[in-house]
Amino acid sequence: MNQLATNRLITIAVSHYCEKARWALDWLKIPYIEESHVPIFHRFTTRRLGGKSVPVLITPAGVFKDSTDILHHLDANSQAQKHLYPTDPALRKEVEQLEELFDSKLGVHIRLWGYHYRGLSDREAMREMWCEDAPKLEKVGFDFAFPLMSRIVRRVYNVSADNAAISLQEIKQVFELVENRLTDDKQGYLVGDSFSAADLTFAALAAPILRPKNHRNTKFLLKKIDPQMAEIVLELRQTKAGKYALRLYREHR
Ligand SMILES: N[C@@H](CCC(=O)N[C@@H](CS)C(=O)NCC(=O)O)C(=O)O
Repeated sequence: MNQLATNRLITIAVSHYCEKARWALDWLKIPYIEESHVPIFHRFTTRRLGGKSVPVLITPAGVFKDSTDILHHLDANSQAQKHLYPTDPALRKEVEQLEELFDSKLGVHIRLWGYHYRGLSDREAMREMWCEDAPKLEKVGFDFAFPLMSRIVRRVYNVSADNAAISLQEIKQVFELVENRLTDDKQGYLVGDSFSAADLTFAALAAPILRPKNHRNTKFLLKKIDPQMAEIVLELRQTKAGKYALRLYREHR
């Protein structure tokens, strides 16, 4: 983060889609200030900017309201030698297709699965997850509105034990797809021979179920968790795709 930065990243700190945008900014060494909000209260800011969800990136060139648009913008304007999208059109298409699959499937199912196990009705767990780095007033708002917020989020994301079980199967399918693309446990990337938006998106969106040690939301990620949840975390960490994402956190985050 940098006080002179002209880029503002609007987030819910714990969101894995926000982690995707944050990682891209950090990796491309683009200065920014992050402004985090409590869920639901974030809408006061995103609505003013013409959007709904987070992340939103405000830049001198415009406002970007989707993590993929953010990555495209950052990559196109990067002054660093590194890039998130290959120049070869066929490889770029592959990266974009994988990114879309991870965004639309992995991210959505991990969120539902995570909310089920973290106990949407557990006020303390939710305070820790939702209030990180948020303005004081929103934290006070959380204390008053928590029961209603928890009901809204449960309904909007269809959180239930049955759906969490379905989501876990979907997550495992994506892990298998990733595994089938990987040739080696110790090196290599999903597309071509360098780190791309496909790798970054997979690791960032898988982080809540793998809980990498150097993840930014360490308080939330390292806290004692439901034993059933821990079992799944340990199982997925041992898969080839899980080890791969953890390696990306170690080597590229
Ligand atoms: N396609 C969007 C999805 C982002 C997303 O789902 N963000 C969630 C947080 S995990 C959110 O803001 N939910 C609240 C809302 O939609 O108002 C992206 O990639 O940026």
